[in-house]
Order: sequence, then C-alpha cells, then structure tokens
Amino acid sequence: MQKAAFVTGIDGQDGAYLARLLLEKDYRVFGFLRRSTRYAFDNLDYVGVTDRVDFIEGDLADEVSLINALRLCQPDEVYNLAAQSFVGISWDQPQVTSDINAMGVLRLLNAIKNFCPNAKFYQASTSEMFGNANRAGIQTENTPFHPRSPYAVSKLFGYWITVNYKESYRMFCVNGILFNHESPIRGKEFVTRKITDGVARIKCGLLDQIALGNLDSKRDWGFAGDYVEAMWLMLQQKEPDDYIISTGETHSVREFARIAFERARIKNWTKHVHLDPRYKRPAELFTLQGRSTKAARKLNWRPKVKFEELVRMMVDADLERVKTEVKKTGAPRRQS
Ligand code: NAP
Ligand code: F7E
Repeated sequence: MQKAAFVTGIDGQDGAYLARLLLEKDYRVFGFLRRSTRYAFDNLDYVGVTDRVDFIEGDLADEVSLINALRLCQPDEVYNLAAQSFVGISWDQPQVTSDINAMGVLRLLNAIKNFCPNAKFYQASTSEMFGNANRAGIQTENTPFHPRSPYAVSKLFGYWITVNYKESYRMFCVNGILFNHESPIRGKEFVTRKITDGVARIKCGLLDQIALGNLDSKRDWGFAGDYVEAMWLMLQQKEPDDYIISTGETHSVREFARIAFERARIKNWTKHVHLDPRYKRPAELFTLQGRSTKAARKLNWRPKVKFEELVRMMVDADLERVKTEVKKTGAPRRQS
C-alpha cells in the first residue's frame, strides 16, 4: 500500500528536497503550507515536484489546523521541518521563534498522539543546540547542550519534548541533529547563499560589495540533498533513536567566500567584502564540527557532496540565475 507522509515546512529548502525524495520512493506527500498573500513555490519548482504535492493549509501556531490536517491525511510518517529557522532574527523575534520552534512541536506531537498515534515522527533538531559547549572538539550525540541564541533555546525544547513523547507514550519519535546544510535553494539570508548570490551579482556587474559579519565563524557545511536522505532513513529503523548528521569537516566563512569568488574568477576578493557590524550576533557560536559515525554505522548514511563541490554548485546555480535575470531585464543596475 502507498505510504503517506505529512511534511511541515514543505516550501523551505529541506521540504523541497525531502518532497522530491519521498515522491521518488512512491509516497503520497501532503505538504503543510502557511497561508500567505503571495504563494511562492520556487523551491518546489526548482526540484520539479510542485504539481505532485497535496497541499494542506495551516500553521504550527494553530493546533486546530494541525488536527484537521492529520485527520485528513492519516500519515504513516510526519516530518516536522517548519520553523523560524534564521538564528540572526531570533534575537529580534524571540517570542515568535519560541512559539513556532518550541510550542509548535508540542502542538504537533499532541495532535499526532490523539489522531494518528502510530505515525512515525521526525523532528528537525539542530547543531545550534550545542552552542560553544565543546569549542575545541567535535560534537557527538553525547556532547552537552548549551544553546547560544533564542533559536537554539527554542529548538532545545523541541528536542526534549520529542524525547519526552517517545518515552511517555511509546510513540516513534526521532531527533535528527543536523549540522548546517546548504544548496542552490538555501534562503538568501543565510551566509552561504548570501555569498554565492552576491558573487554572481558582482560578476554580472549588479553589485560592488557583499556586507558580512564574522568571517572567522566555522561551520560543518553539507548538502541538503544528502541530509534529507538521513531524515528518511531514521524513520525506517526498527527503534526510534537520535542521530547527528554532519560531514565531519569544518570551514570558516572566509574560506567559503574565497572559494566562491575563485569559482566565479573574480580576483582580489577581499575588495568585494565589506565588514558590517550589523551582521555580528549578540552571542556567537564560533565553531561547529559534527561526528556522524553513529549514522554511518546504524543508518549506513554518509554525505556525498564535499565542501568545495557544494560551494561550486551554489555559485554556478546563482551565476546562471543572475545571468538569466540580466537577459530578461536588460542593462544591469548596480546596487551598493
Ligand atoms: P527554511 O528553508 O527556512 O524553511 C522553513 C519552513 O518552515 C518554511 O517552509 C516556512 O514557511 C515554514 N514555517 C515557518 N513558520 C511556520 C509556521 N508557523 N507554520 C507552518 N510553517 C512554517 O528551513 P530549512 O533550511 O529547510 O530547515 C528545515 C528545518 O531544519 C527547520 O526546522 C530548521 O530549523 C532545521 N534545521 C536546518 C538546518 C540547516 O542548515 N538548513 C540545520 C539544522 C536544523 P514560509 O515559507 O511560510 O515561511
Ligand atoms: O550563519 C556568520 C554567522 O545564518 C553561519 C540555520 O539553518 O544552521 C543555520 O544557522 C555563520 C554564523 O547559519 C554573516 O555569524 C557572517 O556564525 O548562515 P548562518 P547558522 O546561524 O549557522 C543551523 C544548523 C540551523 O539550525 C539554522 O536553522 O556565518 N556570518 N556574516 C553571517 N551569517 C549571516 N546569516 N549573514 C552574514 O552576513
């Protein structure tokens, strides 16, 4: 019988890649979509699946909408990818961030418990929960948490309430503790895409400089297409468990920028980067590097795309996009 999956955050980066993966595996995919005055399916269009997803409108802030959605689709698997996912804005909007990323998970779990208790549940947890707890070393499933942003604090609640529903009600609930993962459809507010989009605009004469914050921050960056496979694998196991998903490498923002400019054959790249204190954070998380040996051993999961390949993939996609934009709109108008 065809399996049904319910995916929140369907029009985000991971939602699009996961929808494509599940459709390839012959799932019926129900995508939970927030009402918007301007529906945009750019990410789902990019991976070519918009027409094959069954959309259900609702909001993680609204339990009624969650209950109605779950009653309608009776999923075998639920992937909770929806979140206020931008760390930077979480200091400006801590309450919205907490309501969606913390209480939203509780609302969804409670709706599952009451209306489809046999559904398997995936929670999009994050390496941000570690903070600087293990600054010099590699983070594992046993590293203690010390969240450094309202985003990370809210996600920590999501993590523990997922563990708690598993332990209290014997539900199949897992946390994927995913390290940063990127792609050509990464939101432009995140540093990687901000850089690759900026590089493409500089190359095409539309921009002079990119304004950035802390260039010394280091992250363990992987490819989103690889990471959604790990999400699916976690729900195919006999027993629910939590897993770190990472590449095991760490690179600085500076390194990412240098490689991105090199890819576009732009010389003297530092001339094109402007340091702007507005992009520095009240509490920075300096280095992340994850060890995903448990996922390799138990899920047989390994990342395929390497760091430099990821940077090149993102630069190439943005160059193509911006060139098409310029062709459509005529002469370039330079932004500062
Ligand atoms: P994303 O591109 O920002 O997508 C977030 C999605 O959540 C969007 O579809 C957004 O819809 C939806 N959403 C936000 N608030 C909602 C609400 N109140 N009700 C329903 N939907 C709502 O994020 P992503 O990169 O795909 O990440 C997916 C998940 O993994 C997130 O939970 C994120 O926190 C977590 N995570 C991401 C990474 C990473 O590196 N990408 C790493 C670890 C964990 P709108 O379009 O309406 O805003
Ligand atoms: O920042 C530094 C910034 O916003 C990365 C989310 O998916 O991954 C993501 O969170 C680093 C930080 O991602 C700029 O200070 C410098 O140290 O791309 P980011 P993030 O905060 O790591 C985790 C795992 C998640 O769970 C989140 O949902 O880059 N940085 N200059 C900058 N960052 C931004 N955004 N913009 C800058 O101009």
